[in-house]
Amino acid sequence: MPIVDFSIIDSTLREGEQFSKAHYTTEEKIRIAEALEEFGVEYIELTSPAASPQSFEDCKIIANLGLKCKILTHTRCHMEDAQKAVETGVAGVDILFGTSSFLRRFSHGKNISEIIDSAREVINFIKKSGREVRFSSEDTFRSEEKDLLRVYQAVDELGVDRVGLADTVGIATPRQLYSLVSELRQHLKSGIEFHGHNDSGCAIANSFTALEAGATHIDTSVLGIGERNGITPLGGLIARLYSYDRNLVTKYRLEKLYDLEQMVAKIVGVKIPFNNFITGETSFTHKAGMHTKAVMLNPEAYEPIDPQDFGLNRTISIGHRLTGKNAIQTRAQELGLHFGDTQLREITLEIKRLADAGPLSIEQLDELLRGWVVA
Ligand code: HCA
Ligand code: CU
Repeated sequence: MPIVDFSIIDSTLREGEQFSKAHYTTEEKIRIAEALEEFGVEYIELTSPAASPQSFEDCKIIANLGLKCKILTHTRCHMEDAQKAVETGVAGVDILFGTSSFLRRFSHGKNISEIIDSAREVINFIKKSGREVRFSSEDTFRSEEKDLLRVYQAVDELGVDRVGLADTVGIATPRQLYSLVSELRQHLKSGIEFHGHNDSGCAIANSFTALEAGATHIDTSVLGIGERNGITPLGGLIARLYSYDRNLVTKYRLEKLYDLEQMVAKIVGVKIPFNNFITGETSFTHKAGMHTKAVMLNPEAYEPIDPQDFGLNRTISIGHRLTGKNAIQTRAQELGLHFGDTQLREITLEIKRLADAGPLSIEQLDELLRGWVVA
């Protein structure tokens, strides 16, 4: 199925608050919400107002900031929590219930009919309040398919806006996503949301495959922060969608991604990984001679993503033993120096010889190029 339209539900302020290093102040939450809105996500999900007194206040504050994106909160499937959620003024409530045998046995102890009964009361209440409602089945991928279908069909009939599939422990594979979402697409009228943890490295692939199979909403967080090693990173999902079809992501202000990630990284006290999608220190650095030669002729040769679309630049790494004469020639030209082919070959060989002992800095390289002219 071609991906036509979808929405991002960013959960940096809910799942992200469950990241071991996160403890946001109210002011930080507001800054994050405003930056997410500027980037252009369609929804922002907040920690349950039932979590703590400050969480309740913060939920109210953010729900009433007048942001264009929809503000959701996330609660257990309990009347008390749902009432609190509605009181805060959010536009929608994401509720969840565990359907896997693990959670039924070790967490809430309810059977499928009881789950549906509890869901009915809460869903009806939220709908009556005029808010969006999403019902998610926690630990979806360790639940029986027949149980899932029963629960999802029941809540679909109750008129939920979305059902949620949650890969709570990050074990699902893209094929499983494709098969379950396609199946549900045939049976349900509601939207389909996917929330994927990244324990085994499939969060982005699973989110993308869910969209290919007809999902309508994907949960993300900035840098993927969340429980354990987190969920689908916003930037990673953008990279995946952009390289599939750039038009899918032109609705977002891509040039804001870098600052958004820097801000969240600083707030939670982590560094952006060197190999992060798009914004990593080396994400647009080209090194080997064969690569640099082609990139200088046409960057698309080795770049699936244009850094300029994200307000970033590429780096051509030159002073190392894998360098090539085209890269050296380009650097020389930048310095206003022009060498013939034989000279260029000699210079390249000399640089490789020197760089065998360790990479040369750009200053060392420039000095060598200038010195060659004099010599
Ligand atoms: C949680 C669990 C959750 C819920 C996802 C959802 C998960 O920490 O509350 O509501 O869809 O991963 O299952 O984040
Ligand atoms: Cu989660």
